[in-house]
Amino acid sequence: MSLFKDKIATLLAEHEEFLARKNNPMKGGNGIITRYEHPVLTAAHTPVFWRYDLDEKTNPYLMERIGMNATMNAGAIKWNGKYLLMVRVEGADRKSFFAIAESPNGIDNFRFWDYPVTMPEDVVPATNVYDMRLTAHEDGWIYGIFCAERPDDNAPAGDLSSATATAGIARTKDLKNWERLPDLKTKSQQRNVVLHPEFVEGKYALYTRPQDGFIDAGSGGGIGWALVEDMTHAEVKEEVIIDKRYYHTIKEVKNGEGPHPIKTPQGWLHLAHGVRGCAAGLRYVLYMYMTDLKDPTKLIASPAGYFMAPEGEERIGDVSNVLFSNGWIADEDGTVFIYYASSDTRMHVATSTIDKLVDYCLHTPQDGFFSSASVETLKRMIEKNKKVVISD
Ligand code: M1P
Repeated sequence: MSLFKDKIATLLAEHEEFLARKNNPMKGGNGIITRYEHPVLTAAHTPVFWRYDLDEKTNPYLMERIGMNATMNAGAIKWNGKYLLMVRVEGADRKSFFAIAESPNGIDNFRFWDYPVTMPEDVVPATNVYDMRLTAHEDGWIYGIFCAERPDDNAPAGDLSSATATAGIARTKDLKNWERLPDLKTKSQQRNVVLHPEFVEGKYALYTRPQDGFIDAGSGGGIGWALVEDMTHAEVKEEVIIDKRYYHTIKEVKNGEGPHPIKTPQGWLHLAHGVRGCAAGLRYVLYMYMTDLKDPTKLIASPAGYFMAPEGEERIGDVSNVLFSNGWIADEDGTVFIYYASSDTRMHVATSTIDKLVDYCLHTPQDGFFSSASVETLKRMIEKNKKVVISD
């Protein structure tokens, strides 16, 4: 074998060993979720044949020709018995694109499909696309709603940073061939738009996140809800806020729906992200809430504080101090695979069950919005535990 072929063989063998690495559950935890030893996807998981030109004539030094920077903010779906992530892959050129990675067990052995998703651009082309939420809707289509980012035409001359966020919409039957639908029409900019899986009052229902600017949620108020007649010409005419932001909470600056909620006998189970500001910048954490089965606009449980926050190496990355989730899979046996990205850099999984997550939502104390209320909540727990210990 030539030296060049030898180098390729080594590269492929090392990559295969890395992809096949077992991912063990971490010990300890808080009784609600289990974290795992390794991220499920990193930039290094992208195929060797995406990054390297494997032809000795055109790449005699066997250099990486197309750099990959991050794998993050993935939508998720179970498909033909496999756990699929619709990953936001970010290249070294800063552009994000979608690519599917598949695992046999949802925990490890994630492998990218050979080709990234070709998203039709038969709308006003977007400079950047990211953070797709997948919804297998009861109408028979799988919808992907994502952020379509374009330069702001109203920005002053020389401002090359101002952008606009719009909800791009596409649908598929096989996750390979996508039909692009017109972008969501709304009064404000939108990111984190998610399609509810069922019709409500005979209409499509969307979770929205109205925002004043590209970054600033401003007067947006929180996570919104809107009914839409037709996904092929989706327009938000009326929007109500179903999960508000509050001063001095983990979602004071902004929040956003994660994946579409899971239907449980006790209500719709939601995962979302909340953002607050601090001297180190914005801190993104995950939180949960529940809404009524019959009236999904009615909040029925709102546990205080965060459900998951960055820990250890999760704290560090391209945008540090961020956890973000837009994908989870509820298995037939009640296991829930929560896919989350840390610091806009890599993807992880945490597992729980529907029963545990519902219990967490229904029995975690609500936010009292004052230090004094937090102290009273804590005292009630201490008193209760003292009685339990005494009566034992
Ligand atoms: O950098 C953290 C996150 O910032 C944005 O979140 P939001 O939509 O709440 O403003 C998004 O750009 C998201 O992709 C990113 O992870």
